[in-house]
Amino acid sequence: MADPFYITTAIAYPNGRPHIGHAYEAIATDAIARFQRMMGRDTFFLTGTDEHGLKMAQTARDRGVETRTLADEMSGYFQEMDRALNISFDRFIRTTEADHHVASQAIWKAMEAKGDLYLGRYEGWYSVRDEAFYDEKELVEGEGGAKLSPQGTPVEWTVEETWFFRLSEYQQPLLDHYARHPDFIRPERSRNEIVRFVEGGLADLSVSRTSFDWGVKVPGSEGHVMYVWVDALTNYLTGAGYPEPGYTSRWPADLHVIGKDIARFHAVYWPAFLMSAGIALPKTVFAHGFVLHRGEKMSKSTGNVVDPMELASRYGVDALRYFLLREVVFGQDGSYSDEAIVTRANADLSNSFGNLAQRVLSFIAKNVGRVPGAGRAEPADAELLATIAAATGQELPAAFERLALSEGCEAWMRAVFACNQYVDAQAPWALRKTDPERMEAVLRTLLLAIRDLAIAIRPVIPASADKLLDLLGATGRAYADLADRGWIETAVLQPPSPIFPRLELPANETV
Ligand code: ME8
Repeated sequence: MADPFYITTAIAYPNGRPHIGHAYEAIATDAIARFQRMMGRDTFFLTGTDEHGLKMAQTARDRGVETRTLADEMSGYFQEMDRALNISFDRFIRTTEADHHVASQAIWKAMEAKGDLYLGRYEGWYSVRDEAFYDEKELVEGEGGAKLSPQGTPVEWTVEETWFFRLSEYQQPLLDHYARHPDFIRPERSRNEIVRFVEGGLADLSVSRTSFDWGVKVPGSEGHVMYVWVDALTNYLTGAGYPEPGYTSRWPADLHVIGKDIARFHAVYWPAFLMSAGIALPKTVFAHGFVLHRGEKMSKSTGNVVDPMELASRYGVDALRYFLLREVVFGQDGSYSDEAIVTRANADLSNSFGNLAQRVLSFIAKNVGRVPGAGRAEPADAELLATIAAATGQELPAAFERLALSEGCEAWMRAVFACNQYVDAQAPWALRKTDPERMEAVLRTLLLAIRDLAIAIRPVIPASADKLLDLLGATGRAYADLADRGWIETAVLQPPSPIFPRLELPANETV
């Protein structure tokens, strides 16, 4: 059996339509999942929607619809977005599904059996927007002296009977785990934040609610539903098949990809729940940054909330995917705008890689009409192929393995530049009359190089890379295939057609 790799996104609240942040997380996780599959790992990719909790119940009430109706409609938009963006998930989980309720109740019972759950009374500050409780000392002051959560959202004083989880017992075990597993929380900034937070001491956590019933029922405790984060985090176990004994063939997860705002839930609460239930901990929680619009946070009030599907249909799915992965350093905040997408996609995809492929393929179609023969080799050919092999077989995979996605794209782009320099230096169009044998060697070298460049970048721009590989008649699509140049012996070239159209800004876009 191939080495398993289990990767997840956060599950989104379907209380509204997906935004660019959701698209970014899905795309980045998808690129990693595709990369691991292409490295030969038996990959399982889980994504979905987080449908319980007060926020969902309140949004539905405000809109005058049943909560389930809201969840069904909005979850549908997330699934539609994933399909449109070519997200290769293996399961789209909805927390309203029956097997997820079973898993959530099973982990609850395991935590209860450990003695970590007790009934008490909760009085505290709750933010519906964040679905989180805060200590008085964490609150900040908003306009007119209003109390706000550290994320700037309104909080309400809440009093109710509740089950508590003995989070306080897990301070030392968590700190020990962080110390022994430096890769448990990445990047470094999130890790430091979490360690500081846990060192500051942990209060027991309220893990059930009685004021509403939209959630997973607490086993054996009439009137209580689980705090939405208990059930939400458990989705990762449901996806592995927990509590069926076979779940350990997938679990523990290799990588939870999440946004930096929810690092605490994933790096403090989640490992504590798992330790309590006697379940292995995920290997890595990676907190990516926020995608901002022209450097500003999206908000409905400033009207800069952009529908990612709109961007994808305007510029193309792969242009959007490439832009986000190349331009936003994974783990840091990044910014996007229409100009930035157009500029980056044109520079790298249309003018550099696309132009290279188009130039070479149409020149061959016009002047050779078949796969060029071996011709007369010169040292420059082997040099170029060595540069390409290093970038596609070593630099890009090593960067992707470290989750340095933009660095991987940069290494790839340098190799594309090397190819373009080679074309200019060898000038095959000039050789056509003077030295056709040499021309064939140059063109054949370029076909070999372009095919390797297309394979290497597949995780980022899967549809375009595959289209190009089809034009080349190249069947191998995995990193292991890079080592084999024999494909060219039997390849049949297809009539060339441009793959990366030059993008233009919409007419009404201000620069
Ligand atoms: O937090 N840029 O759901 P959510 C990048 N249901 N990422 C962003 C972003 C932005 N502008 N805005 C949000 C939840 N995100 C919970 C998760 S997991 C068991 C439960 C990210 O719909 C955010 O950080 O508010 C999170 O990882 C994901 O989008 C879903 O956010």
